[in-house]
Amino acid sequence: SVPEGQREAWKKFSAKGFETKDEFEAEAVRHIETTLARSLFNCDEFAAYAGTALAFRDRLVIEWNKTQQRHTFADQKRVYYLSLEFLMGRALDNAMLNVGMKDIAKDGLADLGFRMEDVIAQERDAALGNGGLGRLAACFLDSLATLNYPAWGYALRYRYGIFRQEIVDGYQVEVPDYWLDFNPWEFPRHDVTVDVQFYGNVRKYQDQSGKQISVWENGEIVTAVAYDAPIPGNATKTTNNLRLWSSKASHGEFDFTKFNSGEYEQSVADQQRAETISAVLYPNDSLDRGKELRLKQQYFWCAASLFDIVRRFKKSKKAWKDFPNQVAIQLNDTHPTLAIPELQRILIDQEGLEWDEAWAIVQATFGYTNHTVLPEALEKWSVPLLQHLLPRHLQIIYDINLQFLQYVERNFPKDRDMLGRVSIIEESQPKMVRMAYLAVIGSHKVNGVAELHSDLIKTTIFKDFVKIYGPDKFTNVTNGITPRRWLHQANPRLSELIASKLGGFEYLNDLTTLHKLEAFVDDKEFRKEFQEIKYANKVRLSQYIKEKNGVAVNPAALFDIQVKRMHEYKRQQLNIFGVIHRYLEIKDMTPEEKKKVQPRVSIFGGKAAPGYWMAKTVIHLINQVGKVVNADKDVGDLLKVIFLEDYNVSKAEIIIPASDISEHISTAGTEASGTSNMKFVLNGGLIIGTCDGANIEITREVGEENIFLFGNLSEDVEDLRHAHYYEEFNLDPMLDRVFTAIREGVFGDAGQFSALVDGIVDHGDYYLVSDDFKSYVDTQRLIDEAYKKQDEWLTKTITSVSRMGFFSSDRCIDEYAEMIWNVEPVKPQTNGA
Ligand code: Z16
Repeated sequence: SVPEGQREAWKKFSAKGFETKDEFEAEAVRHIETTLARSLFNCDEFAAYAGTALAFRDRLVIEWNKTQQRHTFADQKRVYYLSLEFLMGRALDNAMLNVGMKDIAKDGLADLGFRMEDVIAQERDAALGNGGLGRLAACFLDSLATLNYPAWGYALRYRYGIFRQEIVDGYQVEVPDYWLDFNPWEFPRHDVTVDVQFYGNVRKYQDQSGKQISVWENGEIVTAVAYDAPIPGNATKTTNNLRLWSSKASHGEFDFTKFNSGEYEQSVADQQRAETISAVLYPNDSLDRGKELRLKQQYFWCAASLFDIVRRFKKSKKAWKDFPNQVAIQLNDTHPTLAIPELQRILIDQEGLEWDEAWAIVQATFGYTNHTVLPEALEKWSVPLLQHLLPRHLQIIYDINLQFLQYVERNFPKDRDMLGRVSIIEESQPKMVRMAYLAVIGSHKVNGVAELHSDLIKTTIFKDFVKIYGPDKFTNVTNGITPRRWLHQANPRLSELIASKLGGFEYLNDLTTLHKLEAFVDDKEFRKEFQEIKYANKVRLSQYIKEKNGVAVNPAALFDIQVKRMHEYKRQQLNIFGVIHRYLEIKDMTPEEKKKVQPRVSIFGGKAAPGYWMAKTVIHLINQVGKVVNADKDVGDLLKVIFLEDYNVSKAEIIIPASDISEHISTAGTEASGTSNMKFVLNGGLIIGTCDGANIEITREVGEENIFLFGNLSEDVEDLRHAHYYEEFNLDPMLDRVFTAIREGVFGDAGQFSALVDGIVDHGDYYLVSDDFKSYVDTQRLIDEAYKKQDEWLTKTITSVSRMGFFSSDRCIDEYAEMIWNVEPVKPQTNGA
């Protein structure tokens, strides 16, 4: 640091950042002219975006540095959120709103000849995630900073985020998402590196005192380089850090002797191999593929993050037993489970602690969040692969398992099968390490993400562990969303209308106060304004659809939206079969009958994992149905079917505020929570849904009269599936008619869709599409009728919005802080800096 005598000079010139419109313009122009070397004469919208982003970045950086100093000085327990995914979307709009200077920037940009929306639209999404899990992590970062918690996110700096989806002839095509050409939000820290080891062998010996020592040696080294991004809180100076690790060859690996001795190609190839680790996000949503490179990513990220956390702790010179008082690490799904054996390894092999002492520290440090009960999503790694890649970790996992099984044996001597059931090692061929079990055993708390889901994990996948540890180890934290992005940013007019009734924007940081809005449900002016905002949002989406899909939709029609990852359990197939049923009904109608039909626009969006054929088939079917229906003169505006290409965070911000009805129709018991359901209702849309995930708690909050629930319940799913196989399978007659139309080629080559239809008719209908079809169609009928009574509909939507306060991610973060992390906020004003 700077010597005492020179600090005055330093402070005098310390960076300030703009405050006024003129200062903003000066900073933006300075960045455009000097940082970017552009001028008045070649400043396009992109340059205007870059200048604006850099001006805001300066402000963020100043508070970011101060926040880090303040948190170091406060010396309180910090939270580390380990997530392989952070689906951040765009940063500029969020930064402008969180620091409260969007209006100033808007006026400044107007002076310079630019429109704010055009400037914002220049930014690429940071799409380092698949779906709900990654977006949840992003919402949590926003809430952690807003609530002033000292918290860091840790992830990988993928060169390619989730692929961009193009629709070509109705089929999904994946295009790489190279997002780093210009990313003003990240700061490379070339001085913050960690060498991470892979492969090699373990040498054991006894030291003078006779203690067993293990040395992991002769491995390959890959270097992790830190890239940091500031995370500004809303209406607070707290600016937290998101640290992303990038992989590169270690100096040892890019070997100059090789280089000089004619092995130039080999040395460059080695370098590229190292860089492969952080090259690409795996695009699978709720599916474990067991690829070696994925395991390498996981260890690389865990090892670098833990080294960093331990390094920071060691600077404080505290005793190891204090580690869990200074550090809480949350595991977002099982992806970071290797952090558990890694911390144990650091403590026993490198720091010389005894096993038991180390293990107590490990368990007290970690918490584990489970996001799914689907067996195909639960990670397992083969023992031979782990043996090869991480030999010392495999030994430690075996030792953890041994201790654990001995404990179980002592406590459950009569249950002979228990040991096999709960063992971390699955006795298959090859043997597999069950990562979820390791995560449960190595954590002090395990949580599910909605009440039903948290109950289900206790009675299904972790049933035995509830017996072993008691029920208190398992808890629920129902998911939430940040109202800053998902209301204030995505729907500024609605946010402002609410603020005008609630006396300002404070409700965005205490969403429970939204309930006060219910007092205005009969206020004529308010209702009119509320309805106008919804209509304007639908007009905006209609324009977008016209531009992207070339289809004119009527904004006065009922907008029915299902946007989420394409997955059989989410049942987009149920939705499109329902649409086909509707189409066939319209085709049968007389002109008189048609007059009574509620016009509807069915909107779909979502990516399929590249290898998930069934999900891709559903995309294809939706597009084929759209092609036929949208061109059918008999149908006209009564029904339009739209598939929106490349659904992502920034598109969600346009789509969600425009919905009348959104669909959350997973087979009961399969969707852990869902979070878009919350976003839609908060934006004045109603939902059709099954009794699954957070839909149940949304119903409890908004009232049964304000949601359209249908379908079988999760407790009946097992019996229904069983009946499909062992009793007669009765295909729903309306669904039969839909299938007949598909088979007759109404939507193009029937062969394309045979697997989809056969999966239901011949292969057991695992997702209960037929069982729920009638209930679904009947409920859609109720929705048509309800929508015609616009006044009642409006009352439902306003009432629902006012009852959504529970679903702020601020509430989640306070619950984690209290029940799992035991951390306190660090208030900016009370701590000088
Ligand atoms: C994911 O997004 C989720 C679960 C999972 O195992 C893997 C991925 Cl990539 C989702 C759940 O499906 C969803 O219900 C939940 O709301 C979300 O995680 C956040 O908890």
